[in-house]
Amino acid sequence: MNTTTVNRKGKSTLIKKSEQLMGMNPADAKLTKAYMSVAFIALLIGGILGLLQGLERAGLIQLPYWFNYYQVLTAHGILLVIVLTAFFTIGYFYAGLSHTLGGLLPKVRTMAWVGFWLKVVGLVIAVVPIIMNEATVMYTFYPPMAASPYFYIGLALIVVGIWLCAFGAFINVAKWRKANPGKHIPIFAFFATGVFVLLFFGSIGVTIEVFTLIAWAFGWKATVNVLLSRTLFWSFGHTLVNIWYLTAVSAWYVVVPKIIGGRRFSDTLTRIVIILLVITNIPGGFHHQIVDPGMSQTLKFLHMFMSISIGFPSLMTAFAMFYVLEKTGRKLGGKGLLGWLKKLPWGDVRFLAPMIAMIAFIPAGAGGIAQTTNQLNQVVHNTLWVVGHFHLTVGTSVILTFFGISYWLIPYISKRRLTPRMNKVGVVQTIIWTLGMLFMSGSMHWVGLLGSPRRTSYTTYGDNATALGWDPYLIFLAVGGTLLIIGVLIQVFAVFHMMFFAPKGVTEFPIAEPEVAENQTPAWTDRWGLWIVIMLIVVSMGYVVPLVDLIVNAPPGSPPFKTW
Ligand code: HEM
Ligand SMILES: [Cu+2]
Repeated sequence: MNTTTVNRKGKSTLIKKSEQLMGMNPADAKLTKAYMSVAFIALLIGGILGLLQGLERAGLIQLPYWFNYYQVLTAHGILLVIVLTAFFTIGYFYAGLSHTLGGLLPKVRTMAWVGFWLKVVGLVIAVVPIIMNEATVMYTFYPPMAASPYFYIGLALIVVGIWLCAFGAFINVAKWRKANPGKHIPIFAFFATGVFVLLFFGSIGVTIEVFTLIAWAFGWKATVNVLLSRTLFWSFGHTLVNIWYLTAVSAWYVVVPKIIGGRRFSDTLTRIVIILLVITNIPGGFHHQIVDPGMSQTLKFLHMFMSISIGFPSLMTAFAMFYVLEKTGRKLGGKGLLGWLKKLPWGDVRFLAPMIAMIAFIPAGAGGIAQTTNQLNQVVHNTLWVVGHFHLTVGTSVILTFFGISYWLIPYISKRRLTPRMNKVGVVQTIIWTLGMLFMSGSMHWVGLLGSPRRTSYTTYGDNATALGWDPYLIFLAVGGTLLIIGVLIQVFAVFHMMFFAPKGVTEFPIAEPEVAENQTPAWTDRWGLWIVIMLIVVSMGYVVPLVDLIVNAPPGSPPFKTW
């Protein structure tokens, strides 16, 4: 495999081999540890806030006026969908880049550290106004609701921090390619390249938005173009969703086959899936704005088409994964139609968690296709259905994959071992999380169909009969939330235990060998310059016309409002 043959000038194969046995370069390990620590602290705090919301929504508690439902909701959204995911993704991919490219370049490591501190400082600057009730605008921060300017400044610092990490990754991969002419980028680094390309290009629009909002919130600019802001936000928000997804998919393709003792599916197909996800991704953003006025049906249709086109690489992934699972199960002696399923290592959390994540993606993806359809969107728009949907996608498919990764990645970076006892803890955690999300996300989907709105604290609307009919479902929501917080506590305990207290030892970074040698993969798959150009053409197709239209025929702008 590439990892043993990576050549860094002046290093003998022996040193490299021993380095591999000894585990990760300590400086790189420290970086990932820092990223993982912030990610899981965000999970802890965000999870507790989630429980408070769940209990309030079910009418079981009432949050105090100095820390109300909408403040909690804003913090929950930001901590879980921005902080947890960004820090995990970067920490994970940087560990993988270090592992598969023979260590991070010192310059790149410095960039990742500067990026880390920019994000942490940005986070603090953004969170203080939320706590002070000066930025209760939810994680989507739609104008004309206006937060304190410091909230937006914090967000801008977070984005710049992320960009530094993206450029660091590009530099490391480019340097490796120069040193290894004719070789394919190692598959893990290929995934990382795709993710960082999306992170950078996908966040340009929202950065422009945030800078306008800073000027507007300070009063330097009297009004803001609301529709333009929402559009720029979703060009990023929708891309972010697929960044998480691509990160999870990297573990499904590369790590899961190794853990079950198999090989990964066609290397060529894997790379094509990554390229397709990168190219087709960004111009799907309007499916979050299906009911927004001011955009033509044709444009909305185009974006819906692009959204559904993401289903195509997803189906390729489903096929590839079930192929690997069945083939490995049969190799292990599974017979009959489904006998191979029994041979898979269900008791190994490193398999169980991502496996449940993959299964959850089947209904989660189907729900997404439903939502992206114009007529069906009218039924569920802004109801709790949508909240149920993203707790199933990001809160289950993505996060359970991240949890599964943590049971080998944290021991790997800490030069420790996953003990059988900790594995059991992980299995129990996975089951609790799955049950919790079944209850919570299931009841959110259902009560959403009955009309219960999202982003609304508990109310009976003057004892309206329909609203009272939602109550039983909201109790199930709270039951699910309670199970989930137990899951959060176990997971955070497991992460920090594995980081600091587990027995010392060597843990492998699991990367499966491909079924067909990588040198059979066509060379054109590595042409990232071309993929980026095609991606930009597709992005222009989806965005140039509406953006020009929104700017040239701008509706009257809005002054800032504090609606809370
Ligand atoms: C302890 C586990 C969790 C509980 C109990 C929980 C509960 C909730 C509840 C009750 C809502 C508010 C619904 C509303 O009024 O619209 C919510 C919103 C949300 N949750 Fe969670 N959640 C949990 C974990 C997660 C995770 C792991 C993620 C993502 C990684 C996540 C992402 C979100 C987002 C993005 C929102 C929407 C915020 C908004 O509408 O502005 N949650 N959650
Ligand atoms: Cu989307």
